[in-house]
Amino acid sequence: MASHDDISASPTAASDSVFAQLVRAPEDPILGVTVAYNKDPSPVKVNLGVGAYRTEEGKPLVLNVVRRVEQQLVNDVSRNKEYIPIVGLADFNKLSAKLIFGADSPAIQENRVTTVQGLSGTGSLRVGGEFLAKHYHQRTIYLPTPTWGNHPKVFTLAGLSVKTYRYYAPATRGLDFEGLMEDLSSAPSGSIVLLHACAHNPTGVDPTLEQWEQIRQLIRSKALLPFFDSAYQAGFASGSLDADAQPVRLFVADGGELLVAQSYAKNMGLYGERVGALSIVCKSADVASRVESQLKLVIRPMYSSPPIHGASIVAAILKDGDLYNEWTIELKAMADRIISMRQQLFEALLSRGTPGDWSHIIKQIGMFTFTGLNTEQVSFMTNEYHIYMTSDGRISMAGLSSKTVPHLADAIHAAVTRGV
Ligand code: KET
Repeated sequence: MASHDDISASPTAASDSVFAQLVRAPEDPILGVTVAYNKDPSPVKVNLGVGAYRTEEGKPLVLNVVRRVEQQLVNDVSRNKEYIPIVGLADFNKLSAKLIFGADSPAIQENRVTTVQGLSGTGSLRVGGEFLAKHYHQRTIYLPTPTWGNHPKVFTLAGLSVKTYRYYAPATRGLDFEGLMEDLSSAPSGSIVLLHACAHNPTGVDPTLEQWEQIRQLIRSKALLPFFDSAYQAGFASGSLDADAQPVRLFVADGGELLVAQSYAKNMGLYGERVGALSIVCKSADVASRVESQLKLVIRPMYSSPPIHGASIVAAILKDGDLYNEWTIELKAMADRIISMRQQLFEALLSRGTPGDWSHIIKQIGMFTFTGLNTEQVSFMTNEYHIYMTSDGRISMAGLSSKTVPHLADAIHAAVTRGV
């Protein structure tokens, strides 16, 4: 038996660690941009990496309607901090389904939808992915090329196998509709297809409604299972929440099954509150309730039950006509500012005579512009101009302001004309 004196002190040298062999992981391609930005002491630095809204002053925005509701929640002493159900707040779930499917959705009226609260968009995608990996007969999910960088990781770790379909045509800076249709046509029957509900990230290119209808017909004829990622239902492009939800509603209207992950990060500015929802539309109320029972088994060992605060804010806003209207007005203001940034950046490049066609800046929609700048040009802009953006050339228009547009235009101009 060893005495206490024989017990050596805890290891100090790194080589003694049980984790000594661990290699350092790279930063996340999107969130790592913020890490690098935070380390840069330059006063002219601009963060156009992460898709997060900033004011004209470059500050994060908390919506007024959110502030007001939070005050009400804090002042309400009847509220407590009990665990909420595994599936989240019932009100929040109902109202989230209404927001995406429409108030008069037959699927909701027929109780064919199950909605569970999720940890923002990411957590909702992950729960949906794990549910499918466990209970669906096909384990392959098709993602558009390109797509949000986290999609392949989320679905692979959920237990699905990831394949891709063509989406973006760099030559036209538009949709590769033929490629998309061809690839989905040759996907094995039953495959899962991830679709960006609106404002595709990172390209800012969406199918037209006519194209959506053709995609729907193909998906249904091949019995593919649509999984919508609705991270940007904000009216950023169309100015209307309902218009942004049209593609999803087209698929619900045919009576077929689908999944939707919603996020309130962007449209209510609740990024750090981690509030979102996963809805699964089923063929019957009976199936929907069995699906829900299994979703609980996915969620419980993962994080047990979701947080209460963010979902309470959302529910209060969606429930009350006045608050809802106030929200849509603030949404519109965010959308208008982003659109005006597009116009200003486009004009700034025109006035500098920057070589190339930059009209995609005003044609693309949503939070991002997919500039077409290459990795090398991006690192030049970061090193020389302290402009932080993802290496695929995506810039978050929501992070720009009238003050920073000229600096960005100078940087793009220099990157494009360098060595010419
Ligand atoms: N889907 C898409 C398409 C998406 O762009 C994001 C976030 C999410 C889901 C998840 O968001 P959540 O905060 O979990 O609700 N995109 C931005 C932030 C990030 O990468 O986390 C971005 O692309 O900058």
